Formats: sequence, C-alpha cells, structure tokens
Amino acid sequence: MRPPIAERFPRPSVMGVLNVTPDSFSDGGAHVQPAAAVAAAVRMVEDGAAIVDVGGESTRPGADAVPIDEELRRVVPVLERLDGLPVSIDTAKAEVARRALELGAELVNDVTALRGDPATAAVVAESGAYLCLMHMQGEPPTMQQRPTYEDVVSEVAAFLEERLAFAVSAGIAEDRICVDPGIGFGKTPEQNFELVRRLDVLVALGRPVLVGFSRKSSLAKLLRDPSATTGTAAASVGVAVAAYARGATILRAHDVREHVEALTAAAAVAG
Ligand code: HH2
Repeated sequence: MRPPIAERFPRPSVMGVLNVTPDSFSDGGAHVQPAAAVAAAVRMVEDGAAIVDVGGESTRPGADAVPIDEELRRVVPVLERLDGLPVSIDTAKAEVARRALELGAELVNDVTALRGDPATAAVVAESGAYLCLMHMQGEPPTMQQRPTYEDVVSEVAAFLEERLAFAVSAGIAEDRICVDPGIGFGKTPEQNFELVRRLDVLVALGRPVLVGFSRKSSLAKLLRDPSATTGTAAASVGVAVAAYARGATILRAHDVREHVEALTAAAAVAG
C-alpha cells in the first residue's frame, strides 16, 4: 500500500520531463532512442528528481493525436529499461496507463483529467496508483486559438473540484490525487501567470498542486521573442520558485538540476 501522495512527494518535489516523442515542443526527438531516454532518466534521478514523467504523445498546441499502438511502441521499451526508477506515465489512454503501471509506474499523469478515455479511472482505481488531474480548455490541436474565461482561476478551481469528485466516485482514494492548473493548455500568457499568482485558490482545494511551467512559450514571449515556442531554463526556475512560494508541491521540469538547486534554496528560506 502506497503512502498518501503528500507523503510520497514532500514540498517541493521535482518531476523530471522525459518526452519519448519526435515532436514535443522543447525536447522533441532528443529521447526517441530508448538508450538515450534511459540515460536522461537516470541523470534526472541523480540530479534530484522525485519522479520521471515519461510521455509518448506531445500535447503541445497544434499537436496531432497519436494512435495507441504508436504510443505503446514509444513508451514500453523505455519503461522496461527504467525498472527500479521512480516513474510516472503522461498519457490520456487507459491501455497505455495499464501497461505502464504493470511496468512499475506509480503515477498516472492524465492531461485530460479522466475525460479522454472512459476506462482510465478504473485502471487507476484498481492499481492504487497516484493520479494527477490537469485542467485543459479545448483540445491540443486548437486550444490556443481563443482561450476564454470570465475568471480563469475560479473556473480552473471549479473544474478541478468537479474532476476530483468524479475520480473519488470512481473509487480512487482522494489522498492519492494531485491537481494541476494546466499551464499553457487553453490559456493566454496572462492567464498562465495569473494562475500562479493566485495559486492559493487551487491550494485551498486541499490537494497537492503540481505546476508545469517549464520552458513554456509564455516565458519566451515575456522575455524576448514573441514568436519563440520555448522559454529558458532560468525563466522556468523563476516561475517554479514563485509557484512553490505560493504553495505548489510538485514542479514539473525539463532542467532538473537547476530546479532542484533553486527549490532547495527556496525551501531553506521558507524553513
Ligand atoms: N505539460 C505538458 C505535458 N504534460 N502534464 C502535467 N500534469 N502538467 C503540465 O503542465 C504538462 C503535462 C507539456 O509539456 P511537455 O511534456 O514538455 O511537451 P509536449 O506535450 O510537447 O510533449
């Protein structure tokens, strides 16, 4: 029996990003060979990642959906070789989640918050795995075209509260679940920064909050090139520390060592 997610991931914990895809927005193509993926995962854990998030489908704006066979073909050889390392699976497909859990994954990171595949909730419930429920407005192919909210923070909070109730009603213990505002998933840069500024509203849901701002284009737009799609490591670390100071528990990041060092220092200040 696993401990509650809040014990497994003390504040702050870093989730390393390992995209086994040809087209992810910042590390696409870097880890398509299993050996390269394994080496990257080992390095992330050595650098202090609490868990490595393996994904076989890009969810960047405009990304095309990946068929299930292709997603399995990408992630299974990597998961088989990561035996013993702490791993989560970034998928919206029940069958991919089920295979990953069989191969030792301990957390299902579902960017659709159990809306993408009706079978995922049962897979998570039966396995006792941890679960991340993330907010997204729209779908990746079109979600950045016209994000609209009256109040982005209260709407994201209401969505996460509803998905949390759904997950619990499907038999997933509440103490296994964390929630995520879904930075960049149907949101403008201003809305992304506001979600971090007012993170206390999401923290008040009573579940650990995961924030994934790493390298996202809002950071690039803020700093330099409005057409750039990838933010810098330094800007990512800055937002992660700000999110941690506002109550975030898990920070999802590509540049693990930089995040671990900065968050360790921020935690020392927090006491
Ligand atoms: N962001 C991405 C993918 N999965 N999962 C959670 N819980 N939160 C996030 O913010 C999040 C996520 C997008 O980033 P990345 O994995 O680097 O890119 P891509 O989707 O292009 O593979």
